Amino acid sequence: MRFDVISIFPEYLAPLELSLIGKARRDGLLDLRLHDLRTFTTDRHRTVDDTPYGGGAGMVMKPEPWAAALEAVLAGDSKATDARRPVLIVPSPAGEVFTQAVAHELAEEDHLVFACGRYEGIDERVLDWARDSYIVRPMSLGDYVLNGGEVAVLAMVEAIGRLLPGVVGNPESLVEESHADGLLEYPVYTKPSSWRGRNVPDVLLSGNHGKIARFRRDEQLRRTASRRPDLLDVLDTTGLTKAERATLGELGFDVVDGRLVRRDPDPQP
Ligand code: JBK
Repeated sequence: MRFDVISIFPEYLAPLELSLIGKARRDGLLDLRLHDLRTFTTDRHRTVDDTPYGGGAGMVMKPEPWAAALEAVLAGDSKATDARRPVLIVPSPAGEVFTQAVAHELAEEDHLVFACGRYEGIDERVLDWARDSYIVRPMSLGDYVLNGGEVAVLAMVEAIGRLLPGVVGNPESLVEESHADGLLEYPVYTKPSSWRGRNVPDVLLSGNHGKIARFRRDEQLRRTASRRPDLLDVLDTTGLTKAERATLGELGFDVVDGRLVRRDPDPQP
């Protein structure tokens, strides 16, 4: 898969040379190229921003360097056609939320291009214009403020890159992890079994695999109910066992019409 990242701080993406993603690049599984937006400017000061029309705080990224950069990246993609357009991902707090499901979807593409905005963002006309040759997807990591798109791109490239065939050595580690089944992961422990007066739960030392599986499932349900009840609201209940339904009941969640609903904690008499 081909990745292009356009940024005024390409050095910000240096960590992509490390670890699993760096190895995947060296192994040729992932062709990732960084582009400095300033090389696409034509003025002496290499200007990439200007004041916003309509007023307001901060600066807006000018359209001309972005168009030149996006055209150059497209020219370097011999396989791009009208039918198979590269996906242009624009990290933005105003984008659709980037989830594991989106990561899986994007991992099926041939070519992803990431446009890192800084300041107040990129002139909106760039996104409209780019739709002629790209599938444009503004994408948000979550509801907080960053200084630019670079950190979001680091996260998205890692999340997508690790799903590509051969990048993660043991593909089993792709299924048994957080969000894979809509629940948070169970807690993990290693040796020593007793550490600073704290013991690993007995059941994990019991060798009883059925009991261990039930314990871990309960811990997943407990954690999810306490930390991410929003995930339970949308959980598919068809596969829930009787034991799981009982645990959820203790946690205040009942199955009603195939959906989990939170029981009223103190109903009015
Ligand atoms: C945020 O992906 N984001 O979430 C993001 C990208 C660029 C700027 C931002 O403030 N939140």
